[in-house]
Amino acid sequence: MRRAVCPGSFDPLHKGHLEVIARAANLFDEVIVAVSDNPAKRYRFSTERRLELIRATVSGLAGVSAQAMGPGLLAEFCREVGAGAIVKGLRNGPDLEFETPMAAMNRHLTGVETVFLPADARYVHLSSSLIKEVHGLGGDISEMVPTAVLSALRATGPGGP
Ligand code: COD
Repeated sequence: MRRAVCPGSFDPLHKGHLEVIARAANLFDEVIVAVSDNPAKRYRFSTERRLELIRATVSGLAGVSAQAMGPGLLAEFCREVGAGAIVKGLRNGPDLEFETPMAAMNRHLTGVETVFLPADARYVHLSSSLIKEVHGLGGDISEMVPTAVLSALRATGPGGP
């Protein structure tokens, strides 16, 4: 059984994340979407709400589930759930520079490998923070996020982190 973890804040999930998760599901038997809960960070959506939105969106993807990762080490979380790989999307050079030392550190810690998937050209400009900003300023984000997330963002209004 090949199991992978797709980690992130997912505050909120967008179509770039979803596309990487779907591609990971084609490569691995099981994919756990791990939602980080870092007390030092301010999130727009609670961990429970982020999990709900992810679960509602990935329900049609075979082998994909979602769990809270808590504030601890990602490498330890992978060990606890029996995942041999972390899958991450890369949008550009700065993403690669940022992610490369983390991949090496995670491998050093527990031997977990990181698999990078290049972002789909349709979604390479998407980030949760930009989407929240554009939405807050009245821009149309309906093609950038899954339906459940669009409703949730509309319900929270423009403000917040
Ligand atoms: N297309 C494709 N992939 C994308 C896109 C896009 N448009 N946007 C983002 N992604 C990728 C990101 O590169 C990332 O891999 C993933 O999707 C999640 O993105 P975010 O923004 O929701 O999540 P981050 O970057 O805030 O998540 C950071 C982690 C939680 C993964 C990180 O902080 C972590 O590993 N924390 C655990 C603590 C730990 O172990 N620290 C030591 C690290 S060595």
